[in-house]
Amino acid sequence: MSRLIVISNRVSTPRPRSAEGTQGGLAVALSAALREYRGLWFGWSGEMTETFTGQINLQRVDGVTTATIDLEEQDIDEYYNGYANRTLWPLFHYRIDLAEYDRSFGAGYERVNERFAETVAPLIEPDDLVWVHDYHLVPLGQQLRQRGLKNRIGFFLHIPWPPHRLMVSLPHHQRLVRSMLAYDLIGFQTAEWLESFHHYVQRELGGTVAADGTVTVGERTVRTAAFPIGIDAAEFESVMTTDAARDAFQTLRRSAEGKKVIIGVDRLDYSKGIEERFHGYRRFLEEHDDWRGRVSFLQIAPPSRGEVHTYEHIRDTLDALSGRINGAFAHVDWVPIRYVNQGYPRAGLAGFYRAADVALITPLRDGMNLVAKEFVAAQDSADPGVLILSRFAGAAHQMKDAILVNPYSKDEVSDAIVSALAMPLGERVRRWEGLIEAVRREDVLWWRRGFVQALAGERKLPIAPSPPIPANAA
Ligand code: ADQ
Repeated sequence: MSRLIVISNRVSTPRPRSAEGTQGGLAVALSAALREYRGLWFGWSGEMTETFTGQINLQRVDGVTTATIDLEEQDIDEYYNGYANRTLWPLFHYRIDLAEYDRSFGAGYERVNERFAETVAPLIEPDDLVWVHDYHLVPLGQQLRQRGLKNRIGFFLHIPWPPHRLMVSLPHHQRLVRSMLAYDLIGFQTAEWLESFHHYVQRELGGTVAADGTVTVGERTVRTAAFPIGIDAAEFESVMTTDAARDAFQTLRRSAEGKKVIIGVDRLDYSKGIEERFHGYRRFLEEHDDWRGRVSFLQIAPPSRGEVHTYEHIRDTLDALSGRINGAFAHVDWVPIRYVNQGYPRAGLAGFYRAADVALITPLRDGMNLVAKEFVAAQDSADPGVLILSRFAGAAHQMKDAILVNPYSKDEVSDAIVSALAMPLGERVRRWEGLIEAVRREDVLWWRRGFVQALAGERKLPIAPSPPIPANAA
């Protein structure tokens, strides 16, 4: 069997299997793939060095080998904080108003992709499968080909692919997309992002797209398909039986005694729609005074990407907004919003999800959104909570039994909260059963097997795309 080489911007520090509860689900899934296929995981260590040397730090923990490099300050500024998080991230989340175009970002992005290629290429053997992840490393496949690699190389994009008309606002967009033709397989989260990519290739590059997703531009042929990522549902459900999960459950229930609990859990990012969510919740409180004092909204949002100015801005906005809502509606014995800027281990989060009656997950745009799936996996089958989900999250394609909302509409969010809080047990169970079935079946193992087998040529494409989201599914 071929080895698997995973390449991503950051590499999750390997931990023994016994301590995996503290790692992200994706890290656990990729570690499992690496154990099965041997191979290694290559990327940035997260550390800074004075001068880039390409020195590789190899570690082996519980059968997983990681190889990391340190980057220079200028690399981190231009490639990571710059082109990846100030140019591509906002553009790919449809926020061209926030996208910054700076020549130095583009140059830094190319330089770091070259540095990645230069350093990892000698570690790759002729039969290895190479799996490149995400928007930080779009041109890496081409860089590897230029160094003579003939291996099968696949790319998976974790975030949305923007519509053609937005994509063309990126300077040198053709160059970036043409570089992707060096891959053998390109995976997207949903049929929607896949179609946007096809549309771009047809309109901008004069390419053709076959019924099986094969894209041809000139001499180059690339297979493309949707591979919706899932969670490790079995592991998440088993986490519910731990003491840590039970403690978290009880802490939240006790603190909201006699009240319904609404929960939101997100990385603090403008794409997650937290500001719009707060406005929707405010509308709900304004229009439904009978619910005041009887509901508690817990929003957990640990800060991310603090070096990027827009993230400081969203943080200030949310601090002010939550304060204003609490100022307007709180009583001596009741606060409408508890807004917490902290991360929690998975078991703690699982307990919080279980303690909540409603999850309010309303990104303005999201490649997938794993929190929605985690919430479902954490529920009590006899008394499940209700998922309110943005129709603009990739997850909405697989989760049509959620209450789907337009996150920009305060009225829709407010109406959805009312429906969720009043939903009878029978309907909650029926919807949850529909949701959990897909969360269990299309889990993270299904996702990575689907991708790796397609890359190895052991599986036909495409995975059948989900039917479109109905216009008004609530
Ligand atoms: P993210 O934008 O990070 O991922 P998401 O899919 O929701 O978004 O994953 C977040 C992960 O972080 C979840 O596993 C969640 O449990 C964890 N998390 C969130 N808040 C936390 C907290 N307070 N404490 C601890 N953990 C927390 C990107 C894309 C998504 C895509 C994923 C995977 O933006 O669209 O689903 O990659 O492909």
